[in-house]
Amino acid sequence: MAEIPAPQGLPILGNTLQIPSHSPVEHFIQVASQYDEGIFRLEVAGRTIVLVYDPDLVAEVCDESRFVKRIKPPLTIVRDFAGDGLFTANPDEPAWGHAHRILMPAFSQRAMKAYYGQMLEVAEQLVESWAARQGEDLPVADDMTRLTLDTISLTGFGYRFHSFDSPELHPFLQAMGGALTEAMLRNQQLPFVTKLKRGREEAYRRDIATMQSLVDDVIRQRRAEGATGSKDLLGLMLEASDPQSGARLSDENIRNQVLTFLIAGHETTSGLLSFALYNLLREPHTLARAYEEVDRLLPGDEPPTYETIMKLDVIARILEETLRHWSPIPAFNVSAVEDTTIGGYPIARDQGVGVLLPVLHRNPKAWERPDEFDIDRWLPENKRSHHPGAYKPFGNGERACIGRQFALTEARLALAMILRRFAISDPNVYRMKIKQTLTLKPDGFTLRVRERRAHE
Ligand code: MNH
Repeated sequence: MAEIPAPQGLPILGNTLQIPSHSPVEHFIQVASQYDEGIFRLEVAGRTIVLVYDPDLVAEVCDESRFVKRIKPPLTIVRDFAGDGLFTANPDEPAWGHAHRILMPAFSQRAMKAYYGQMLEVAEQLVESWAARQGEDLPVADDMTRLTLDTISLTGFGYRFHSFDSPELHPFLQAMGGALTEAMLRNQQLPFVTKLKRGREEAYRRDIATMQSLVDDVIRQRRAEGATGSKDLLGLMLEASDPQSGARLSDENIRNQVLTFLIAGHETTSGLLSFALYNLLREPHTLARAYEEVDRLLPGDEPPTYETIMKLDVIARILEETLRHWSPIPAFNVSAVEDTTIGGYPIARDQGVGVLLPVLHRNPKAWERPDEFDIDRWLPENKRSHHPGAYKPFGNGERACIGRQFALTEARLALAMILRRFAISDPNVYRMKIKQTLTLKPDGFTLRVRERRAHE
């Protein structure tokens, strides 16, 4: 049987020391460029990591009868604070099915329409805040984070962060950034090294406590209002039961879900919007098409309706292509149910396999001119010919992203509101520099705006 290609490592340490601690994904991308096989193996911190980026191999590991999501590092570390929330639950934990079925209605298209007014309210805060700062260098990723954090907390929990009222990011975000970065670092540390770093352990525990006290505040505020019959995420978790088993979520599980949604519900959408703006600034032709679309569908100053936002086509394709070109989540992991092979390479039972999205999404086997940002790949007639394993920005199958429609609705609205009001420019000529805190964002990216039409 063929051996999975692997770069030479050291005895015992394997490839651990080769991985730069703050940019592991960039290293994986570089290793991938050396192996046309679309698969490689590393020995890291005493574990075997297998990464795949060939669309045929990805299609195989997306077969849910052969591979399932199991919580392995780095998610075992994220589980320190997200517990048995949806994202970090194992497939055999009943809480996953309970919460999944209770919360599914909160992510239907109908639910998006119900959230729309609140999404709009926060998007208006973003454009007002930018209108007041014309000509300044705007910190894109920070402001997209303000937008997406305030949106998930308001629509999901009726909780206001008031992020646009403050020049500093909320302490919750500092704590979250610290904890996610620590999870990423620990993923590449031998356990004894983690144990030696006492100071980091204390900072990590403090960050987790900061996040949990915010979660307790969110829940306390809702409980103080009594049973509201609200169908938002928190309302369903507190009052609904699983239609299949009748089970209710435990208080502990609800805390884990609230924290999970506060993190998963904003971090990646913020990255998506930041990368989308970056791409538009580099592609004036596509930017012109986007301006044309918002001028045609959203003329005047009236707040756009949900129906109008759902009609956006150029903007929708900008988002799809951005998720290909710069996927905010660099990888997701599945584990083999039994001893098996993929493409002739042996995979042992329970071996984890990571799908390396930045490389998959630019694999020439699946994409023509892979480095080009081309939104016409997403025209219906072109979409049909995409390889079924070539595009996985939201993960796979049952464990794929529950918040996909939420993210896309929110992102369409935000981009439309920005482009209808402002001409965007990048006089500093930003050069892409990725910041990784498990997810990816453009580091230090700023842009400037000026109003396109006279506003009173
Ligand atoms: Mn989201 C799972 C990507 C926005 C809530 N999300 C996943 C996975 C990917 C993903 C990939 C699968 C991870 C894995 O297999 O381990 N998510 C995204 C991207 C965006 C996104 C690229 C935005 C763009 N996610 C959102 C939003 C929410 C959300 C918005 C909530 C409102 N995501 C989740 C949850 C899960 C998840 C919850 C875990 C679902 C499960 O396993 O049941």
